[in-house]
Parts: sequence; structure tokens; C-alpha cells
Amino acid sequence: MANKKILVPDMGDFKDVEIIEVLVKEGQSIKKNDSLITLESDKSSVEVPSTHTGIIEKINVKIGDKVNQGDLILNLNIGEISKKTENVDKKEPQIKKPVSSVEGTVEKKIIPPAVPTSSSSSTKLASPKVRKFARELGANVSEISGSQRAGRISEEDVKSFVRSQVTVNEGKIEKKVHKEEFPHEEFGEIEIKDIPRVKRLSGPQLVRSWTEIPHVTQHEEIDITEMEQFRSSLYDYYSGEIIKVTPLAFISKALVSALREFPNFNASIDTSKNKVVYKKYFHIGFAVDTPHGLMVPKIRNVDQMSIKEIGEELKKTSNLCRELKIDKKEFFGGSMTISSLGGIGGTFFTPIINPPEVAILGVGKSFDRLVKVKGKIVSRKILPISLSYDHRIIDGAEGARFCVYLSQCLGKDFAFKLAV
Ligand code: CAO
Repeated sequence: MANKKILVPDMGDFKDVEIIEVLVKEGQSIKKNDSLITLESDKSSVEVPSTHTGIIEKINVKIGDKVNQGDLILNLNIGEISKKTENVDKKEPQIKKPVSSVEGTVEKKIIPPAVPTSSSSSTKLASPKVRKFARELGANVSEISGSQRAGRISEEDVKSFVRSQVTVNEGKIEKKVHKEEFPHEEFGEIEIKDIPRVKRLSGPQLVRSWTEIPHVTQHEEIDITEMEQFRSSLYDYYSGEIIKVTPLAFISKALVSALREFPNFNASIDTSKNKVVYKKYFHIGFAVDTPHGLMVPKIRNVDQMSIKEIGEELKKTSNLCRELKIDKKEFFGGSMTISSLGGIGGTFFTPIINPPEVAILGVGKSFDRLVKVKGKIVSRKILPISLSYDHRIIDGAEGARFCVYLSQCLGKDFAFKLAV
């Protein structure tokens, strides 16, 4: 079995260029000239094609890596497949032409890529040039309808999409540029670093959510004493070993129950058609803190999982995020998000809704509180939660009822409510 190392080719002026997309997977069969990775510099982006046909054995790079000429991209097994197909395409592979940056198109207040990283844009047909153009305008290719053959997206489609999203103020597009009165270095030593890619992508999405959605945040304290006693008493019947299940798994189960009871929370608003989309599935998003920035993957069909399975899935998915091995599509198609800071600390906060969802549940760290029950002072375990919701679709009364319902699900009757 012949093995071929595919290296970063000569890229002219490109040095220390960031990989923004890995377009292939290990085990995948590829043909000569198929695109492997997308590189992006300050001014342009390029796709690097394969020099051979074969099956990918090992990918040596990941999103966010910075590469130079000669760096190893992947190892290719050019055995069987290449014998059959190598002759088909005699063309010498060439690095695809860099796409120059678009001048004067940086008006903001624009719909950006969805939280937190990349989009499902790779499933949409668009040339690297158009993708680059869309990225520069903060537009998500996966949200744009293509007018070309087979739904291919043109630059014109990107422009129309962006035009439909911008806020127009007296005929002029609002442009918000904050300029410091004095440069930072005038006040002491400073260090300048690139904003990490995940934060670059999620930033505009957060701005959009914060500025376009009328948020209301309701705080609640939930007495989870009995649930915590149960959680810490879990052990394996056969081995006697303690079973560790994160409180988040119980909270997720309670959230699904609340979503069933209050369908307005498992919905999205389609403002262009004045419609509300009600989701019949229960895919819960989890904010995951990673060294690359915040990511919000979804765990699918949480209603069909046991509490133990949810805990395991949560661990697996957060590890995939931290290793940048999560599939792009897993950041889309959620019902509602949980942002838990319980493992870190703190009580209440104001979580920002992750559109197109309409609500998000913030969870703080549980704490002990002495309370008077039937004349006696007893210690109870309290969980602080903060529910942010979109006031366009959810009324204050409904928000309060949702919190009360969650309290009941996690309260002393939790076993009955969650059927654990
Ligand atoms: N109260 C008290 N303790 C809690 C708790 C809570 N609400 N939630 C978790 N814990 C405990 C866990 O039981 C665990 O304890 P042990 O080590 O004794 O088992 C410990 O805290 C660590 O938990 P964890 O945070 O590692 O795991 P998790 O399952 O609770 O959370 C995940 C998983 C992925 C949500 C978490 O790792 C994470 O990334 N949190 C940050 C999310 C974030 O950044 N949100 C802000 C987004 S901005 O809106």
C-alpha cells in the first residue's frame, strides 16, 4: 500500500496562514484536485487541492492551525483507488486562485454566522470567493438562498441577503465604529493578539441577538435538596461503585419536560413571514467553555435519553468541541440552550439567547442555605437559575410559569416529575 504525504504547496506571499476549514475526513476517498483545506489570510482565502487520488489515512492539521509551505496536511493511501482513477485526470493540481478582499463593504449590523463556530455552509453550493465575500460581510452562507443552478449562491445573492438584514437609518446604513480617544499604549505596556476565530464568528451573532431580541431575564432559586441527595446516592448495583452524574443531566431532563408543557419556548420566529415555527423535537444546546472560545453543540432527542445517557453524551460532546472534532451541523437545529456555570461558580447572570432559539436557561452553582421549616432551622441546597426569553413571543407570566414548573421538576417531587 503506497503512502503519499500531502504537503502545503508554495503559496507565494502566504506565511503562517490560518486554516479556516478542513474539508475532508479520515477514511474518506478523494480524487486528485479535490479541495482539502481552506486557508485564510488577512486579504484572501484559498482552497488547497490534493495532488493525488486515494484514501485519507491521517489528517495532520485542524481548524485554527497556522501553516506554511511544506507543512504536512495529511497522509494519503494511494493504493487501489489511485490505480483505478489516477489516469482519469491528467491536469496538474493548482492552488486555487486567491480571492481578493472586498473593499468598502464592512457596514455592520448584519446577520452573522450562527453561534458559535462555523456554519453548515459546506453543504451549500458556493465558490470560495463567494464564501469569503459572505464571511467578510458577516453573513452565514447556510442562511442564504442561491438563485443559480442547483441552488448555487452568487455574490448578488449574498448582497441581497445582507441588504435584507441591515438596519437602515434615514436612508443611510448605520455604522458603529468605536474609536478610543487616546491609544492604549499611551498609558503603559500593552500586547496585541488576534481575536480567536471562534470568538470572531460568535461575536457578531451575540451582538445581533442582544440588539435585536427584546430579552427578559427571570431569576429563580430552586430547592434541589432531595434531588441532590438522590444524585449523590447513585451507585452501581453490581460493582458498588459510585455513579457520578452531573446535575446538568437532571436539569436537561427537567427542561425537556418544561418545553413539552410550554411549546412557545421550543419555537423560532420567522419574522419575514410573520410565523412561529414550533419544533416537535427536543434538541438541547449546551454552552461549552473551550480554549478556543464558547461553543454551543446540540444533544439530539434528549427526551428519549436516560439521565445517565445525557451525562455521558454531554461529556462526549464537550470533549469533541474542545478537540475541535465536532461536526459543524451539530451547532444548528436546537430547541433551547442551557448555559451552565455551575461547575465554575457564581449565582445569577443574564444569558444571551442563541437565535433562532427564543430562550436560554442559565444555571449557577448550587449552595447551602439555612431555612426555617416547621419551626426548625434546616439546611437546604439551592440552585440559582436565570431564564432569558424573547419577549416578542413569550409573555412575562409565561416566563414566570416556566420557572415555577422547572422548580417543581427539580424539587422534592423530582422523581415523579422526571420519572428517573
Ligand atoms: N452546582 C454545583 N455544582 C455543579 C453544578 C451546579 N449547578 N453543575 C456542575 N457542578 C459540579 C459537577 O457535579 C462537577 O462536580 P464533581 O467534579 O464533583 O463531579 C463539577 O461541578 C464540574 O462540572 P463541569 O462543569 O465539569 O461539568 P458539567 O457537566 O456540569 O458541565 C459543561 C459541562 C460542558 C457545561 C461545562 O464543562 C462547561 O463548559 N461550562 C461552561 C459553560 C459556559 O461557559 N457558559 C457560559 C456561556 S456565556 O453565556
